Amino acid sequence: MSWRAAVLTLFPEMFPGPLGLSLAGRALERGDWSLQTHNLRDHGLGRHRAVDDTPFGGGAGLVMRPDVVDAALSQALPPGDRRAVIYLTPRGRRLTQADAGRYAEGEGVVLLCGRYEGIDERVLDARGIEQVSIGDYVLSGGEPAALVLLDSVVRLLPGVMGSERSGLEESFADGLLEYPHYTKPADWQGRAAPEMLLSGNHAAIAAWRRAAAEADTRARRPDLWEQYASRTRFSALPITAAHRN
Ligand code: 6GU
Repeated sequence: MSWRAAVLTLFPEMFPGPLGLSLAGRALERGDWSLQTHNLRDHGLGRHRAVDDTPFGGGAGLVMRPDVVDAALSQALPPGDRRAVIYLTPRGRRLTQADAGRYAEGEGVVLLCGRYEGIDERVLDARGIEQVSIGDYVLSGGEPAALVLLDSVVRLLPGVMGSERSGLEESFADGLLEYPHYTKPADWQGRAAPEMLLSGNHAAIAAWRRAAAEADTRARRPDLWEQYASRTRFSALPITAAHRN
């Protein structure tokens, strides 16, 4: 059984979208993964198929009703389905490369996309739904975030990335940004590619790339650098000192 994604959304037309093209699209056609959409509107109430209502306590916008979301989840999730259920929201914990790897190792994911101000918290609590954000900015709905999450996972599935990349030396795999890339021409508009990369000395090239990755991480992502540097400091200590406390 291949890796299975389900998406609950008011806009099923947004899927597979960009995931129907290129690497992910070819993998979808091969059956390396599957994507099923469920329209939340199908579970709406009354003549207008209402899925939302005004927030208790007042305030702007509308909130998606727990009974509607629960009915949609019951339909999308057969009993015994072991996939993670994930609500995409800027209130969630931030998605990381480690999360993508963990989701890729499972049987699939069920993604819940909200519009409006969000989803009634009670259905999220009752079903133990994970809340995940893709970054500190606000989107008008969870659908683009679901596409981002799926892209990050699908490329890690067995056979999907092919021979293109190992996945081991790219950004975040070891807590650093990736090193910068160069190709022909060796001199472009008076800008020379780093000489070391043309040397053919593989050990020296590896050392240059490591140093460049460290310098860029330090300059651009002090948060990642701090974690990386503290790990490095710690593991450099003698084992007896490292394990005291
Ligand atoms: Cl997961 N959803 C929405 N609506 N906005 C976001 C987000 C998710 N992550 C960052 N901004």
